Amino acid sequence: MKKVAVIMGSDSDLPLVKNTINTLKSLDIPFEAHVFSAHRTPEQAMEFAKNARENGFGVIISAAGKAAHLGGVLAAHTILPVIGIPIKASALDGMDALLSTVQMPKGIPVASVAIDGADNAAILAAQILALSDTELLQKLLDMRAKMTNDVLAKDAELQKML
Ligand code: RP5
Repeated sequence: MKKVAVIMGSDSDLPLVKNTINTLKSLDIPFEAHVFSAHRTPEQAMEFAKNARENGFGVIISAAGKAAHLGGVLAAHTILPVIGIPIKASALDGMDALLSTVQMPKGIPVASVAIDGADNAAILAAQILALSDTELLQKLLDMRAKMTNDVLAKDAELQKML
């Protein structure tokens, strides 16, 4: 299976990004996680993205707050799909990161999950990899079925309480 790259702009993003990592682990998806900043380590971010496909990655997840240019910079240097996680890290409550992540010019897309949507970034990456991996597809279907059953169980509890 291809690996997922989880790139965060700062180690201060890690508490949130741990949710991405844990979801990838729960699905047995191989991954690497790195701290590379579009602004503080632009050369390293670029080099990673340039080599990501030949290094066995299938998707890149980019987590960044404030002026979140990391997803765009990575996307500019790879043909792999890039999923951005806009992080709530400033007085603007993540709106700055959301707009910086999604407002990409035509030709260089970055897909974005919600502000702080760390789990969904992993699930979306898994859905992309599952296009060519039936074992992973089944894990995602099982996850959906569990989600459905959990909600139905809560509804049943509610009916008992009323
Ligand atoms: C962004 O600025 C990072 O992704 C982080 O969310 C935010 C703050 O970074 P630090 O100043 O905590 O390193 O580049």
